[in-house]
Amino acid sequence: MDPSRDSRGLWALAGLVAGAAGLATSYAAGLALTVRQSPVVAVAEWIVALTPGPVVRLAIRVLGFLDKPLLIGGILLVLGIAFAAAGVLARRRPWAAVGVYAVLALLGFVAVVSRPGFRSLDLVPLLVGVLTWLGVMTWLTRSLSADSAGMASAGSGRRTFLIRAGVVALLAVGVGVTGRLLGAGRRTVEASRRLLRLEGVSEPVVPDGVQLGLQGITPWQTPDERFYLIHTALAVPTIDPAQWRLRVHGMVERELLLSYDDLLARRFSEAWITLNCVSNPVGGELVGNAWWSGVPIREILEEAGVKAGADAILQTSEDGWTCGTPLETVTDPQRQAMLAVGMNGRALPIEHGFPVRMIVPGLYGFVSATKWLVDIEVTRFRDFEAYWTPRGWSERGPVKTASRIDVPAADSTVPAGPVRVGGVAWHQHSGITGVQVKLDGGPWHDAELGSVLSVDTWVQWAATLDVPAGEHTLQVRAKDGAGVWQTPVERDVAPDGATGWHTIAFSAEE
Ligand SMILES: Nc1nc2c(c(=O)[nH]1)N[C@H]1C(S)=C(S)[C@@H](COP(=O)(O)O)O[C@H]1N2
Ligand SMILES: [Mo]
Repeated sequence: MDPSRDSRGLWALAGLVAGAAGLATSYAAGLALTVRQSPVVAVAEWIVALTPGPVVRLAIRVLGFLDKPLLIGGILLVLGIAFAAAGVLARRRPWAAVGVYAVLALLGFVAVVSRPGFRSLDLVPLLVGVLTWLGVMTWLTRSLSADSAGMASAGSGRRTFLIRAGVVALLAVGVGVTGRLLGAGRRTVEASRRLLRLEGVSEPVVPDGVQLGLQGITPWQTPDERFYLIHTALAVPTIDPAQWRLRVHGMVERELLLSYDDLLARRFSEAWITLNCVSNPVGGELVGNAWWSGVPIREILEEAGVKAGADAILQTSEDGWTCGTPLETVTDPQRQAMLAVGMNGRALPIEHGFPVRMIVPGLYGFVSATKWLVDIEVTRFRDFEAYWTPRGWSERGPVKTASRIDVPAADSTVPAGPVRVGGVAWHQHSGITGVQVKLDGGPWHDAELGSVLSVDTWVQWAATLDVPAGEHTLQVRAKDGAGVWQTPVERDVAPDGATGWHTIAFSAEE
């Protein structure tokens, strides 16, 4: 047998095994991170999107429901050939092999980035895959190079190689299967979530008058899929509601251990509540308004019997995140603090804390809105530090008055003349009593407000301004429930929330 041909086969095998390992880790990373599309699926969808309609219809007619498996199979086949080719190239020209991979990675990158709803997290599986390939390829071919360089006694490098290739192949299968199991877990929880019919959770009805009907303004009710997401967890916890328990302990007379059914059997309270993130910059999007349904925390704590001297509840989520909330805000009968099980009329979405999260009107999310809640300890602020406190954020976080311009969009161009401007303003648990706008540093103009439903929700505002042609700046400020105008002082989001007036530039044309 020609030894060089033989070794070419081994290099091709190295390429194939390394490529398969990269596919396995990227697949598992995608499922673990609950990224919707792995790079391979993204490429498949991209091909479908780029294929002319008649061809797609023909393919579906000819192939029926086999079209997707065949497409994925075809992509995997092309990948397999490319992986093997990269392996053979690596023997003499390692950089050419890296080049093959760079091209594949670039294709995957473009496909992932161009999918609708792309988030930067979606690129992690691709990165994991490429790094795996690089690492495995280097490791596997080291033994082959040793052979061809005559450094090892003939055949020993080859044996090492075959053992390594076998180990990697087994690991790749293991990683792939683990990824599948993780993904299956999520699908099961998602299925049980969808099947839940929660009795205390009613359909939201957007109240009359809260919407001003201005084109481009943020809708008063934020739909689930537009509600911002903030969490430290890379893989979102997927909790089977039947397994879920909430432990209430610490400075209490009686410890409680509550199941999901225990909560569902209780009296529910429901409310429109606006939630925002302390990291929201002036004019930012990390704020939303939803219809929340759940059990009043006050009633749970009454049942547990809070001991004198406690001033906080420390919450822990299933993924180990912690959060401290002042006791007075969750026991106050005037404030609808709840263990929420419903959002916008349905069970909480998994990303928003399924099966149970906290919602406390008037506090930033980082000090109140624990998702995937599993533990409440009644305690004292001086006895603990929650997740964000040692990381430079404040211990407590009452929200600050804020207002935002949605229309016109920043840096857009509008026709000169009377221009409708508008946006939203919020100061939960104090309320908004006025909004004013200022054009080009001139006088403040009163804006109209949508009807103010409660002190816990944001309001829409709008105004009509006479705008001549040219470049302009527009500013907004809101007045809170105590009659205090929002401060112009600009402060950063850390440690306890940004302040300042939202200011945008736009231009008007004749
Ligand atoms: N378990 C857990 N809960 C969490 C967080 C987190 O990192 N982990 N982030 C908090 C922060 S900072 C905010 S602003 C809100 C955001 O809630 P949302 O993602 O449903 O909008 O969740 C809070 N609850
Ligand atoms: Mo946040």
